[in-house]
Amino acid sequence: SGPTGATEPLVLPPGFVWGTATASYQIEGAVADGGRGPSIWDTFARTPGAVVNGDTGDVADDHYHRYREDVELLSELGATHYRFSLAWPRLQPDGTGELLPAGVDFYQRLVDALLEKGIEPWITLYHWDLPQALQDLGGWPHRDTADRFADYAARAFGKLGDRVRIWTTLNEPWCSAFLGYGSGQHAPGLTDPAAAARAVHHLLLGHGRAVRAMRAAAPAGGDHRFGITLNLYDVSPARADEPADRAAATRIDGLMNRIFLDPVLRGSYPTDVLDHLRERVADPADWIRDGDTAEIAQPVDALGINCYARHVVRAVDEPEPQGPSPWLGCEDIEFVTTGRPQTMMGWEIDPEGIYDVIARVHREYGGGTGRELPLYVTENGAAFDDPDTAGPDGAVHDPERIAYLDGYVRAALRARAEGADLRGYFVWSLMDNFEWALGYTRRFGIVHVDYATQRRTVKDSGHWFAGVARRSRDQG
Ligand code: GBH
Repeated sequence: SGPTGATEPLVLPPGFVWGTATASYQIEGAVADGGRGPSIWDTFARTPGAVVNGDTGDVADDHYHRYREDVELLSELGATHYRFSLAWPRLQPDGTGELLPAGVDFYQRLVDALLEKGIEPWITLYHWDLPQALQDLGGWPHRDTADRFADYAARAFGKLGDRVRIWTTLNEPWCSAFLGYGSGQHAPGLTDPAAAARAVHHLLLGHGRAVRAMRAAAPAGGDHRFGITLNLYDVSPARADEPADRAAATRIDGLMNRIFLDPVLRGSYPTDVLDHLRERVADPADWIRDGDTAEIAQPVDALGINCYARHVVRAVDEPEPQGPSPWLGCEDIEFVTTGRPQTMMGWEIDPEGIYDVIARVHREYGGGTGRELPLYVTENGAAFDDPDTAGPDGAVHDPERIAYLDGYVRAALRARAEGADLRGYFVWSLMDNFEWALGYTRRFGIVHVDYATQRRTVKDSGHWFAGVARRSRDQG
């Protein structure tokens, strides 16, 4: 019997992508090596009070120096793919111009090491470490950043496109826009609702222009794939029979999911979201120009879905004034819990949430609409109370994480069995790392990192991951 009480051990469909994910600022360290410029996260992490314990990514997992060992671990885990991000300021310290040779060299060595082990690299161009120099010029609320991003993407593709097939532009633009410029919980730590709304648009415009530029540069017949990763959660009303709760769920769904899905996959923003922004934030006509949505809607070959939980919301009768929030103009909505067990992030464990998201995206934006849209879970995972050092038996026992992952993978595969074109799953994360504003206080890895020594230990969940890989290979 499996950890969730399921009777059959988990076996993946033939050819299913089985990977792990990381992000540059969360693992690399070496923030000044090779001429890397500062990113907004270097600046933010140094702002008193911004990150728990004053933690920074200065050293993180020292992956920049230890990447060979980490690729070796990936190989032991049986990962077919590895999703990682390029640090933009390691390639363009000021966000513009020629790429730095040391940065290019690092990523070429990493990619070559992966390929040598038969692991396919999956690149994310932007996982939140904007060059500080571009923030000084206005950052994502400023339209020029979209052009800078497309230029960076084209240049990076020029150096790595010969050996990397799969390229995604942004990771979770919701976080970049709404946590970075709305609630201020993420870099650059601003709390300006109109700036957050503008940032959404320029992130999307940057995505479209980057895809267009890379596709134009890709050799014909080269089999390159271009896409984007969105954080998508199912949103439902606390009281299904209460119209005000249903309206609240529609609004949150608009501001989290449809505000990105619709422009990328349908070529237009949802009207209800534009109306909401106009009434409560700022008039989108001030920053959306003719032709922009067509540029955003470049054809994509893959949609990455990051999903950890679900949102349940209810309408508040007498809203009280709130501090800065990522949910622009939603003082009259509150998020509720349903009483399920939680991870250390306070997220309720409910695998049906990932099933609902995949099934919905398939139905409303993918195969269900007659288009071809391969879906990938590009992140799913959980923080639990792992120890700071491995136990005397040399192991790290994390049964809750195994149960979590096993449950979510099965739920995702059920969406596939029912017709969704789901082609792969990446666990967040390969190893414990810098968890943004929560610093090193949350561990998501299937490999444990002892930060005092940089020693890596495969957790029980890592052995579970490897077991699934092995069984699937043997039976596939
Ligand atoms: C994803 O973010 C990210 O892609 C990944 O980098 C991250 O490590 C992972 O999930 C786990 O969180 O910083 O105070 O807002 C999901 C969004 C961003 C939500 C970090 C939780 C921590 C609280 N997460 N956030 S805060």
